Amino acid sequence: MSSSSDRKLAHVALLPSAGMGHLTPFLRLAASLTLQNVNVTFITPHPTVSLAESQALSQLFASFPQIKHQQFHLLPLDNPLEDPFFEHFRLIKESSHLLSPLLSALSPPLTVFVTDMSLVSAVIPITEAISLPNYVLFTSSAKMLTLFLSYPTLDDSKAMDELDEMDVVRIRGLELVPKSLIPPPLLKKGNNILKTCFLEDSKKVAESSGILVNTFESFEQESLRTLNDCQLLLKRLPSVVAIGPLPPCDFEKGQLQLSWLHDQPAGSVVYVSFGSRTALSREQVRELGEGLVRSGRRFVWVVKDKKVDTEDNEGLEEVIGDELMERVKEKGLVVRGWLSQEDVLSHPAVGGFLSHCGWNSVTEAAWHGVRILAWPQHGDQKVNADIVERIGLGTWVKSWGWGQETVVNRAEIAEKIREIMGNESLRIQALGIKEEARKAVGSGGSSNKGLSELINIWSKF
Ligand code: UPG
Repeated sequence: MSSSSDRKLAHVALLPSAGMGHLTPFLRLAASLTLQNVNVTFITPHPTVSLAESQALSQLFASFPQIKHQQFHLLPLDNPLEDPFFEHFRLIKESSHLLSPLLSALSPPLTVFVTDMSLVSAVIPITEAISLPNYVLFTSSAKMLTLFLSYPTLDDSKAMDELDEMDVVRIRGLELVPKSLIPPPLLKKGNNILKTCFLEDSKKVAESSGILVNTFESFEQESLRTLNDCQLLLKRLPSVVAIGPLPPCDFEKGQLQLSWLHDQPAGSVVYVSFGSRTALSREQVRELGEGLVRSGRRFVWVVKDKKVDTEDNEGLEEVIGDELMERVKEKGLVVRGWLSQEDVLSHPAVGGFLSHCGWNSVTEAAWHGVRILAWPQHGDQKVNADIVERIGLGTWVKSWGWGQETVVNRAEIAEKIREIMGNESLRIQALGIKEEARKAVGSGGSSNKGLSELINIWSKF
C-alpha cells in the first residue's frame, strides 16, 4: 500500500467561465486543492468581464503564491449582442482551440483538467485529443444539474407546450420540476444564448470523466440520488460528486470596515443583495428602498442597477434619490455595487438575507446559517429558491415572479421582511443547516470524502 508521502502529486488545471458566480467556486476549489497538496494551475480567460473578477483573482494569487497562473488570451469580441457574461461564455468557447498548446506546455504534465459546465462542448474535444481527463464543475445546484442534463430531451418534447405552468415536468417517469421554475429562455421558441449553451453542453457532459457539484448530501439528497442512478440520459453519466459547500476563503474578506454592523444587536440586520450580475430597474430599486425603510428593520443594502460593475458609475444619491437616501441612511448601511458578502454573512448582527438565490449566495447563507427571503430574478434562481424553501432555509414569495416581470411594491416588501426577520423557527432551522454544511466538508463528512477520493484517484493517473 502506498503512503501519502510517496504518492505522486496530481497536477490539476482549472478553467472557470465568466462572472463572479462562476469564478467564486473555482477560486474556492483551487484553495481547497492547494491546501491538500495538489499542484494547481489556474487558467484565467483574459480579459475578464467585471472588475470584481480581476480583483478576486489578484487576491487568490497573492494568498496562494504556490498556485500557478496561466492567462488564456481570448479572441477579440466582435459584435456583442446579448448579455456580456453570456457573450463571454461564447467567446471562451470560440477561443478554445488556443487552449491546446497552452495545456500541452504545462509542466509537470497535467493529470486532470476541471472546467466550468458552460464550456464543456468546446473543451471536451480538446482534452480528448490530448488524452487528458476532463472533469466538470457545475456551479449551480444538483437540482439544476438534473434539468441541465435532461434539457435536450425536454426541448425535443412537444408535450412541454401543453403543460400548464404548475404542471411538473417528467422525464422517463422521474419528476423534474414544475414548468414554472424553468428559466424562461429555455422555454422560448427559436434560439437564444442560454438555450444554445444548454443544448450544446448538456449533450457533451456525459463524455466528461466526472461532474463535481458545489452542494452537499443532506441539502440535496434526492437530486444527488437521482443523478447517481441516472435515468436522465440515454448515455451513461459519469459519477456526480458533491464537494460543497465550498467554504469561503479568507482572501474574500473585504477592505471596507463594517463598523456600522458592529454596533447592531445580534441577528437584527437584514442583508439585501442580488449577486454580481443582476441589475434591478430604477423603479424597483426605489420601491425596494421604500420597503426597507417601511419594514422598520435595520439593513445592509447593496444597490446595483447595472449588470457589469464597470458601468456602475452613478452615485448612490442619483440612483436612489436624495430624499429616500436620507431616510435609508437612518436605518441602514447602503453601498453601491459591491461589498464582501463573506464579511456581511459571517457577521453576528446579520439575521436575514433578501437574496436572488444565485447558487453561491444560497450555499453561503447555508454556511453561515442565515435565513433567506428568496426573490429569484432569472436563470436557475427559481429552482434554487425552491430548494431553499423545501429544506427550510427560507421562504419564497412566488407571486413576485421573475425579475423585471412586475414591480414589487414597498408594502409587500416591508411585510415579507418583517415576517422573515420575526420567524424564529426559520432562524433555528437555518442554524441546523449551518451545522450540516460544516459537517459535510469537515473531516469525514460526505463532501470531504468525495473530494479526497477524487484527489486519490487523480494521484494514480
Ligand atoms: N458577491 C459579493 N459581494 C457582492 C455581490 C456578490 O461578495 O456585492 C459574491 C457572493 O458572495 C457570491 C458571488 O459574488 O459568492 C455571486 O454569486 P451568486 O450568488 O451565485 O450570484 P450571481 O453573481 O448572480 O451568479 C451567477 C448566476 C446565478 C448562478 C451562479 C452560479 O446569476 O443564478 O446560480 O452564477 O452558477
